[in-house]
Amino acid sequence: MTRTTALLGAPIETGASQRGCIMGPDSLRTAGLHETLQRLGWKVTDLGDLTIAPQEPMPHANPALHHLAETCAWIEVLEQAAYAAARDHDLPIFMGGDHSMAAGTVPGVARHAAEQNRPLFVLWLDSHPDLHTPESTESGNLHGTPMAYFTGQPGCDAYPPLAHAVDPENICLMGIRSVDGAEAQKIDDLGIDVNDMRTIDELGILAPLRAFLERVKAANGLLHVSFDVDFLDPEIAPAVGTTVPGGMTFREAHLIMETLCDSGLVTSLDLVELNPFLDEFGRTAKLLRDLTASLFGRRVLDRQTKSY
Ligand code: 6HN
Ligand code: MN
Ligand code: MN
Ligand code: MN
Repeated sequence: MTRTTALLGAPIETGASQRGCIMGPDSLRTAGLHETLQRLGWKVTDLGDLTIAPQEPMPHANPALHHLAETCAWIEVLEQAAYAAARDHDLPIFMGGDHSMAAGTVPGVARHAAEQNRPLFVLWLDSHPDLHTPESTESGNLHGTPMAYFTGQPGCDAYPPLAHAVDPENICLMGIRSVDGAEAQKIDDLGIDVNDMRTIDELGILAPLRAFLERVKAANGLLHVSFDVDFLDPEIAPAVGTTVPGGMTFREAHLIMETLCDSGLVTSLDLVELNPFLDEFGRTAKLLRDLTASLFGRRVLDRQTKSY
């Protein structure tokens, strides 16, 4: 049976420190994401871009915060749209937009999972854990907060009430290499499964990824993948405002996406933090398109992993 995907644009950039992510969805369209997935046999529906109404500033005790009202409005719009997209399609793609959008997409797919009485798992591919709260963030950039919100941490009262929190035990972080003090404390408290770059250097990406996928499968879970461009090494993916050296290589990233494809477990995807203003002739957008293609079934040769 033909599998279905939807492209949903979330041109949000107010969660980041610099502008440009507003162009992310159109850059992915220009790179031919729609046509690429169609050629792989998927039924693709472009749902267009979401918008929010203009907002009045919302006061907050943390003086560093900016664009709180916009972020709250995006969370509400995205929760509803992501819920509907996950309900109506096999594997919707939420095209960002900065990572604050995951504070809307993840609760939206969590509602869909709850309706099916299935647990939601989240694979977080990022150099950052994004575990700040609006209270703890020092930069004031709210793209550093979605994981604290959707796991139901205290300190997020400024955000809309959360109906379906994700269990921290169902989350796997990969690629982590930039963690602030308040975030490190929360990682300890919550017991989240973190694969930082040292873990990956020691074990490779396959062993931790396969162990996580086994857990998703055993629990009959839905699996949301949140892909932050800064997960990748800046050498291959320059178009992001928060580059951190020592990131995922081209081959590691493709292997992750191919392994996810083989598992058949992924039910929704965020592509976030693409800032086309910082790109080099569309290079990063094309890489994201190709990584998505690997997740959606592109193969060099049609075979399973060899064993010796
Ligand atoms: N992202 N931890 C830093 C901050 O400003 O709070 C970086 C956040 C990055 C967020 O990449 O999605
Ligand atoms: Mn679904
Ligand atoms: Mn992030
Ligand atoms: Mn990041």
